Amino acid sequence: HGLTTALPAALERGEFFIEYQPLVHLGDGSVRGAEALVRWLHPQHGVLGPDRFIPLAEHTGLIVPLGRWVLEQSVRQARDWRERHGGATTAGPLRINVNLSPCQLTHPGLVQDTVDILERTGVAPDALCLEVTESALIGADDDLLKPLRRLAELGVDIALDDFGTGYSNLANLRRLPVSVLKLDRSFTQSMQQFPADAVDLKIVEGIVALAHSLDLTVTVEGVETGAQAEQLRILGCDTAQGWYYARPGPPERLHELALVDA
Ligand code: G
Ligand code: G
Ligand code: MN
Ligand code: NA
Repeated sequence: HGLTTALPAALERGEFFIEYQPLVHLGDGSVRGAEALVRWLHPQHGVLGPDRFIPLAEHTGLIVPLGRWVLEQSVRQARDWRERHGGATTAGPLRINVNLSPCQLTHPGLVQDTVDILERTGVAPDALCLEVTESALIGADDDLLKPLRRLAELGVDIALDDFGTGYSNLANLRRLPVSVLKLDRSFTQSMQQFPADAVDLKIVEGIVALAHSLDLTVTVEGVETGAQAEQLRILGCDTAQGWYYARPGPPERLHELALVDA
């Protein structure tokens, strides 16, 4: 496959870039941080989304150096936002969410690489949230959870991404070193109609109650309308992400959005 063989050179040539999508507090609408989403500016094909090349990078192992690059860029960006804002935002310093592939979880360098990046950049661990999909942690044994536990002990937040799409036992959550649940976009989509589907309302209500009883924060994804945001706020969700607030964009965009509510 042409794209697969082009990946290593693309990383060396700096063809990857990152867009940031804001994470907004549902209670007061303030920007609290952003999720880093990688893109590839391919010389022939133009901008390619992660679904086009992340699976290829996972297959060849390039995801490890690529993921390290994404992490370092994102943490540097977080430092830049923090420096430029100082304590200017009412919501406190902006935080950064970075996605981890399952292969990065099993790579022995994960903890050290992360610690090195945080130390090099001087960014506090609690500014960073690593997103791991629910499916990556289903049936996870202790060996897989150990690096995540270590990172959580150091103060890095771990989020369970796409939550609700896997089949994990809710009681299993207690065992995982996660502090954030990211509710899958499908729940938000079922809030489209008003009144929203009664069963889905109950499910979200139940997930939020359980999450809060375990001291987890709930983030909702894919919010496209004000009505959805309002419904999810009433259901007790904490943070939201979606086109209603902003599409993924360049870092300056987040800077402007955060300043607006400062
Ligand atoms: O917005 P977008 O189409 O870019 O995101 C599609 C998917 O790609 C998301 O599910 C996200 O988790 C994944 N993704 C985006 N950036 C990264 C990254 O840096 N590393 C990994 N492993 N996945 C990413
Ligand atoms: O890591 P994750 O799969 O959650 O990445 C978020 C994905 O969802 C990205 O592909 C991003 O572009 C996409 N996305 C972000 N906001 C919205 C939204 O409001 N609606 C839809 N349909 N997709 C969104
Ligand atoms: Mn994600
Ligand atoms: Na997600």
